[in-house]
Amino acid sequence: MTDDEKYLFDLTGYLVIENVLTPEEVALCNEGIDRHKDQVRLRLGELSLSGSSTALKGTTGRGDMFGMLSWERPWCEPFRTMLAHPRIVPYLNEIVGKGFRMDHWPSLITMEEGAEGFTFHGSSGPGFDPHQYYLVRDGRMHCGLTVAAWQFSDTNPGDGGLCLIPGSHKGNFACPQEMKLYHKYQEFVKPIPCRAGDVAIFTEAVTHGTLPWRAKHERRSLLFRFSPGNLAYGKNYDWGSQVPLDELTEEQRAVLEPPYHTRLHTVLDNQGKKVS
Ligand SMILES: O=C(O)CCC(=O)C(=O)O
Repeated sequence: MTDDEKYLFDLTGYLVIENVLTPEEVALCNEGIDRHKDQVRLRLGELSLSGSSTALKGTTGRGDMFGMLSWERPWCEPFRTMLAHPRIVPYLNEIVGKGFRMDHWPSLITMEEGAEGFTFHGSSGPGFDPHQYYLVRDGRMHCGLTVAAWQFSDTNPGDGGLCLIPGSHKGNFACPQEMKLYHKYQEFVKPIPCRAGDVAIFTEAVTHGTLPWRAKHERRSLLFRFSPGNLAYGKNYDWGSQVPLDELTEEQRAVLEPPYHTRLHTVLDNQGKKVS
């Protein structure tokens, strides 16, 4: 992670890392998703994410899909690679800290044209959230729950999708409710355009959400959430009961370890290789 990237992440709470996947790798991920499409669950009715917002309403819900790390081969393989991907590990080492661990089961977001948005959320201010936070001490970032969102389709300006309030991860006052509903202060809300193959990294402390999807093509974004090695947000971290650990590399297994003191944790170097 360069000094410029550190500056920008500290300033805004997010970064987009371009071209992490090749077009062939994106195509393999999309083929795997297509073959398991019956597992997508649309968030309709009480699972709707747009709440009382009129600006985020849609004509259908967002789709969610889980479980790709345990799909049959070869479809699980590109997703398992994302656990300790050499292009992304250096960012997680810097932002979340060495010994970072996967905190949630990865979740794919799918959105068809007209799909509703998601009201804005995040943990920035006024209280301290001990699971989702952003601090800098002695020149080092300390970040709780952090997302790496892998893009399998393009998000062009005006399409909708991920948006956030840059800088809000350092906010000291509550975000106005009307702003969270995208009814007010829209000029401070930044949509995040990305290309298929890019990875958007953001702290869950930054206030973020989803704008309704306007494009003809389907949105596909796969969210991996990571926590520091000593910390858990999610209740479940018994990944071995769901993923055959013996099929993973040492590095991938290291990222699936439960939370405990960082001193005892397996650490990956910035090439994504196990060093302790
Ligand atoms: O649409 C997005 O990328 C944001 C989704 C999100 O914030 C969430 O699922 O918690």
